[in-house]
Amino acid sequence: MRLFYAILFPNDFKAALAETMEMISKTQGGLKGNFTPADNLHLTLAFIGEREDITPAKEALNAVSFPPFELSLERLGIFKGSSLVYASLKKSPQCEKLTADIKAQLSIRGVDFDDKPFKPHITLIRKALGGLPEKTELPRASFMVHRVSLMDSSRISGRQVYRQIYYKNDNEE
Ligand code: 2AM
Repeated sequence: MRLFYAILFPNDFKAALAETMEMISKTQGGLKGNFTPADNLHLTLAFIGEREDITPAKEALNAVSFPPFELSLERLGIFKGSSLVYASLKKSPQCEKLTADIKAQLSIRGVDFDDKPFKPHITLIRKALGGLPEKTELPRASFMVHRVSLMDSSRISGRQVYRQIYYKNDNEE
């Protein structure tokens, strides 16, 4: 399985992002690319990749605990030298701590993961062609995080499918 940890979003938060993507695609001279389907929108905390035995990844999640915390949209961006349009999130020390704790628990168990610095972002458009229309702003949207999910990513009939295979709720020991 291709494993990663993510925060999944409530429907109204996904809808706010989907509206922004629709606006970008409809604006004259708008940007073309592979738009993320609303149901696939998520925030990746840590990426493990291909692994057969999922037990250590579940154990790592069992070993962390976190209080509920808020995530809020910040702004649109394009990673330098790439064609990926993302929505950034306002700085959240709790989210950073949760991510660091998960990575520490993976290291303890000898599970390799992508150790690039954590840049919290929500991928909206891949292979984007053309600039963002001027004045593209993100709506104000936020939600309380109560769960972190262990996900499996696969391609089914040419579509990216993300499946929650395990989770940990806030304040659970
Ligand atoms: P991305 O959206 O910026 O590509 C599943 O692939 C999720 O894991 C995606 O959200 C992806 O981020 C993220 N991810 C993080 N590091 C990755 C890596 N090294 N390879 C593939 N996906 C990665």
